[in-house]
Amino acid sequence: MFDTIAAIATPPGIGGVGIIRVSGPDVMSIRGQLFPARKTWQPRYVYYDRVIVPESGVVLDEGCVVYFQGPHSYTGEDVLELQLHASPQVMQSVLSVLLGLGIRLADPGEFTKRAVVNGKMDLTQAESVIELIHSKSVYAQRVSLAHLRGSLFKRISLLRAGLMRYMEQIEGSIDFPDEVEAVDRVAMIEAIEKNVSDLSHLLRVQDFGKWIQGGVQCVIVGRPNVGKSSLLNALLGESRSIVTSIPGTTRDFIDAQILLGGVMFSFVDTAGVRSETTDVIELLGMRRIRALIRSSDVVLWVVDGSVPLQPDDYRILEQIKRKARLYVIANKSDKRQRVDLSNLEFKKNTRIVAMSAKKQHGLEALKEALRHDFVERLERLDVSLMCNVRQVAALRLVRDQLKHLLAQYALGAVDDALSIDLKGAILKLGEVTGDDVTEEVLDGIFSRFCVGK
Ligand SMILES: Nc1nc2c(ncn2[C@@H]2O[C@H](COP(=O)(O)OP(=O)(O)OP(=O)(O)O)[C@@H](O)[C@H]2O)c(=O)[nH]1
Ligand SMILES: [Mg+2]
Repeated sequence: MFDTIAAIATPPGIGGVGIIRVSGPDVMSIRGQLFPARKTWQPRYVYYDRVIVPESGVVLDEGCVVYFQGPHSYTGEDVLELQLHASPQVMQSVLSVLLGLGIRLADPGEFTKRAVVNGKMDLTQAESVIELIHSKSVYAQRVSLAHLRGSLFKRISLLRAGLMRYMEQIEGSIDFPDEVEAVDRVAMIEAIEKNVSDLSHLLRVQDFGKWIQGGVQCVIVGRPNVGKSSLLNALLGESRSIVTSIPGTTRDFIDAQILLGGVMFSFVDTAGVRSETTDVIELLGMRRIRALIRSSDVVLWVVDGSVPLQPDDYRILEQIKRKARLYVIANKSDKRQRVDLSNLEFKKNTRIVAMSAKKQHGLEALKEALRHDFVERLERLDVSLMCNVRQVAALRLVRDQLKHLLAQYALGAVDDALSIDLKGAILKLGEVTGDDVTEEVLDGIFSRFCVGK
């Protein structure tokens, strides 16, 4: 059915141990050729041995080797794992011997793809493998692990099984009216209403999922010389962005990440926004800042607290005041304050923080506010609810299909018509779990993996 594949599973470079994985039907013959002297191969036992080139008998390295007998392996096939000295030279020489024996180099994620195809894990678990590998925060790690253990899969399968039962009963009662009882429409509609409200809840909390996996995107904006770069440096605790008293110091974007309470926050320092400019570079920069404001989760608007608001401040405010998460930083609090923010209209959860980026006053208050608004709310969240972008898109369609069903029912649709919506929802759910997934979707998912996983 499948050919035999091999890959280096550990990162390139010099290290303690490097692992080469081989999976597929030729594993038994391969192990005999690389280790001709070894007669016993107890599955899952570690043997210390020499790896040799089959024809010449030249020794390439010595190390540990483990044989996993399918289906009791990661891929569900026979697997050989060589734990060698992690020298690029050693690894490459062993890999080329394997390729010389007719083994193919694995595609990215191909081991995990085989695990899915062979029923060792479902698609949500496979995706959590890659998410775990890429996790950048303790929350990302926690979510990926929960999904790896199947928490999302269980939730989705339960929903799918429930819909499936109704669909089968409807279709059965139409095809075999004497044998299969008609579906209890009232109970079915009640159950589906509950499903829709559960899905809506799940979709509502997905912003958190985005923050867990990708971090919180924050942009620092303000007119020139108010202290945006100073703020970035203060947050980072190092001089990353150039600070001078000359307005217009920052021209391009500078970005940097910090971890706050286990969540990754990305900050982008931007060029100061001023309206009266004919400078082409500056104008282009302004357009990019507007795009950044739109795409960011958080806007930090810096104003100079030591002077009244300027026309340019008001122009910037026009662009950001509708953002759901806005932090107004009244900077230079070490100087006499002349700014008045009391007449500005903000959305209700806008925060105003007085700070001196130069003297690092108010920095802890800002970090605390970010921690409160993002991290603490994450802590109260059920991690098994978190989905990735692909899963969210599919679940949104499932909810829409079920809503359509409810609307049809309200219009007096016959069972047959309802079962079409049920079928659509079931198919979409199967796309999440991998029960109904196209080759194209699978390839898209596994192309994000690294070779050797
Ligand atoms: N007194 C005082 N001065 C500050 C503070 N923060 C920044 N400054 C000064 O303000 C000037 C401008 O600071 P930057 O951080 O470069 O300001 P910016 O907003 O990045 O400026 P552009 O990149 O030109 O848009 C520098 O001289 C800083 O030392 C502060 O909290 N208090
Ligand atoms: Mg700057």
